[in-house]
Amino acid sequence: MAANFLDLPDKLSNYDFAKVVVLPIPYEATVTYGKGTSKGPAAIIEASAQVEFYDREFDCEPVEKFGIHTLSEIKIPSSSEEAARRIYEAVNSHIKAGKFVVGLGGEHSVSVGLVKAQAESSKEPITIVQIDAHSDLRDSYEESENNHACVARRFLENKNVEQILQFGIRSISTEEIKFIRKNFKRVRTWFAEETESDDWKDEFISRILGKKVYLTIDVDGIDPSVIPATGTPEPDGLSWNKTIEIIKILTGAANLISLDCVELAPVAGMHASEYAAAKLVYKVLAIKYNTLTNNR
Ligand SMILES: [Mn+2]
Repeated sequence: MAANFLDLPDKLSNYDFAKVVVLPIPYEATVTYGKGTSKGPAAIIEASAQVEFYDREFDCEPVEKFGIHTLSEIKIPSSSEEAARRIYEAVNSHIKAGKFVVGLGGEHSVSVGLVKAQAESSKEPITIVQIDAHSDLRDSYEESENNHACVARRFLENKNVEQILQFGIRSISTEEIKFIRKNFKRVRTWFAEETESDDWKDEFISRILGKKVYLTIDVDGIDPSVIPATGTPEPDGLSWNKTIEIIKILTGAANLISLDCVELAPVAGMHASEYAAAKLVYKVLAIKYNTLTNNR
């Protein structure tokens, strides 16, 4: 069993040293198709023990620069309002302590409390960057506003969320398309095939330049050949390298303040997905802290 994310020794994982905290949130209440996201955080942490500390691109062990402390998982009650409140409160205490919070879901609804805490604690407006196969812009779904298909709408209810920028979207409803067209200032959606050329980059950079950005990664945004273990898979997602490219542009232009990785639903005997998710989380952190070291 991995003792913590990356199975780090105490000197790199104790709370005082670590700049990063990983918060496991095994919440699953409203998933609509395949089940199993409640087992996501534990599977990602277990798989993370197989990720090499050494990063070839940066020619170092990036984790030595920042350290990662893994928190105890949040015990989730059955009511979704209570769940959101507990997530919000848990995150707030770590924001106050100056930690960079990484939320591990769980279904995508966990991001609502995570985003609320970041938005309210920031003096400036924040931008959400969402990697996802689905735009999650329905106002309600299956008679619930807390459904995982509605999270982006809930993000927009925070006054301090300036805009949502979406990547990898390839499954969308008529209601959501209408909403995007009407709210083009606050919502910009790049459909999966639109990231194949370089046309998205200039607008993306101009929308985030110098801003605070929260990154939410629904693993179904990435191609199912990389991460098949998710409840609502869609063909033709972002490649591994495209995902990394988006994140590099993000951290080069903006200040990444927090991230989450959600909707992993592990399949017994098939570890590729949770390993890819763990490696992606570590890569995002490596990119963020390398950027800080070199450029700021
Ligand atoms: Mn999704």
